[in-house]
Amino acid sequence: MNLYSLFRSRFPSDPQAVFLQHDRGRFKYADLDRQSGKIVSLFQQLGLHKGERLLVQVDKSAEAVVLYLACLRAGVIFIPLNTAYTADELAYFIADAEPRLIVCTPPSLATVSEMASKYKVPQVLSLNAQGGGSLMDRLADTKVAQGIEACRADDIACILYTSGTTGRARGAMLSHDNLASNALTLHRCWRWQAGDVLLHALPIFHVHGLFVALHCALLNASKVIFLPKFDVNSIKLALPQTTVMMGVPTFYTRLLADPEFDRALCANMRLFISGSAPLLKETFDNFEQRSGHRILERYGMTEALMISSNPCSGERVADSVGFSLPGIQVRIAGERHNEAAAGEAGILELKGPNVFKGYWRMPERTAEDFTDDGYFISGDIATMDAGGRISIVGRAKDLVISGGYNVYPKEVELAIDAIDGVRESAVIGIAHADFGEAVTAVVVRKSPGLSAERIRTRLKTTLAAFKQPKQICFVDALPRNAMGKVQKKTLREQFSDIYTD
Ligand code: MCA
Ligand code: AMP
Repeated sequence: MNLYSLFRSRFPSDPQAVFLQHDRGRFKYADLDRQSGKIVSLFQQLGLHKGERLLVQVDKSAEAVVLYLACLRAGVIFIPLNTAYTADELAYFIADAEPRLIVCTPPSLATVSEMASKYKVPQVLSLNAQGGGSLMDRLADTKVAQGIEACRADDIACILYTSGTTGRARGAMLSHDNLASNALTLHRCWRWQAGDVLLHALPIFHVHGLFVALHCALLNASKVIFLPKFDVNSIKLALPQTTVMMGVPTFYTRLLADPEFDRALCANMRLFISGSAPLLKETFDNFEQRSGHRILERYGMTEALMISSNPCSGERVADSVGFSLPGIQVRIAGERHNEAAAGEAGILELKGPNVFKGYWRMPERTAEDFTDDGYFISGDIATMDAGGRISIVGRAKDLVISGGYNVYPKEVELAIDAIDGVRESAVIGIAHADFGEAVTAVVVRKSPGLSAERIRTRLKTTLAAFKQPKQICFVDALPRNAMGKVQKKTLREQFSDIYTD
């Protein structure tokens, strides 16, 4: 049941076939098996055992992917973190996850080592985007382990942190079987075929880039054109050599903003997939007109991986995330937890082999997110028509999705409220042409001298850049209802056009 065994069973018959083509060269399937075997040996030397945790905050590289696969192979729990997280944010994850090994970037080694000794983490190694660092140095004279640790389906493979509405991040535990079942389903539903080449420009610390994209390619023994990040010019160069691309809606709006993006560039493409945030109908239509491709939109979340998808060969419809994937039961809960009628909006709930094993060391929090009959409550508001087609129409959770990254307003509000001179704040998402939604802060000051600049400077050390408000607006008071609750809808209306003016 080890996910790595599944991948290995699908490796190409020619071990010299390329797995990752990256900016420094080619990484073959044989290299992947060998290098991951070396890392497994290193784990043994370091006393890092099955079920123990490895926390990783490194730039995107082929070696970082191999580190992930080595964890699967050894049964070590892999915990990837966004490289944008500040030292303050990192400290929380270290304290919560209690890893036995941290792998960080070389420039952050000194700071991370200090934190590691504070939280009693025995080992810290480094890895840079060029595949160098103390982790790789240690592999030089390490032997290659051949085996794969035996795992049960329920054994935890990864913990992915997702912020919560309380402002406190929680670790979603995903098992080998969660990942394997979802990957097999996607591979089948998206009709991966011989010769498919994946264009990969997503970060590899989230479900989308790490699992959805890479797992499909691995199951298909495909080549991956592995870009360090999304950049329109690199995508334009790579498109003619690839057949499948996955991205967040910002990828597609940025491509459309380039006058050179056209049908000819996409002539070799089979499939464009979008997810992580709502894809506007306007983007879907413009993309079809410019490229000749109807983007396949799918829907998922960290706790449940991929939940629904538009069909590969049937009709792909704008403003819809398609049908629940095979083996996954989706229902729309109406106001009194009854099942909503066809077309009626309610909270999307689901059950299936994709649903995670709970939040790390938060059993009460986990229980709150499940119904009595075992359905996971997504927090997304959706409709389902009589034919089972799903549309996401809103969110019951207070969440902003900016360029595919989730930002929980509570976390940003807590950081702003802690600044001297702030009375209170409300953080909202406002429509933004590039990021879909932009994090926007509405602040009530105690001292009129407090400037937006000062708030910005303070937030730089506490919050990752993508969480920082793109605009800070001052008001005399926040609108509240009779119960005293801040009326975010009113604020969203009031500031709806600040990014379009
Ligand atoms: C970067 N910045 C952002 C974002 N990304 N600000 C808000 N939202 C963002 N998403 C900051 C940068 O730090 C920088 O700040 C400034 O904005 C401009 O950066 P820019 O160069 O334009 O950004 P970029 O480096 O080109 O990145 C934009 C991006 C990237 C390509 C859209 O954010 C991205 O790759 N997003 C994908 C996220 C993703 O993989 N989500 C999947 C989650 P400063 O100027 O201060 O330096 S998994 C998930 O949600 C579920 C499971 C699912 O369904 O998939
Ligand atoms: P995360 O917590 O990062 O896994 O983000 C999951 C959330 O992203 C979901 O609960 C949705 O709110 C949102 N999401 C993902 N895919 C889509 C989509 N295709 N359309 C609308 N929202 C989406």
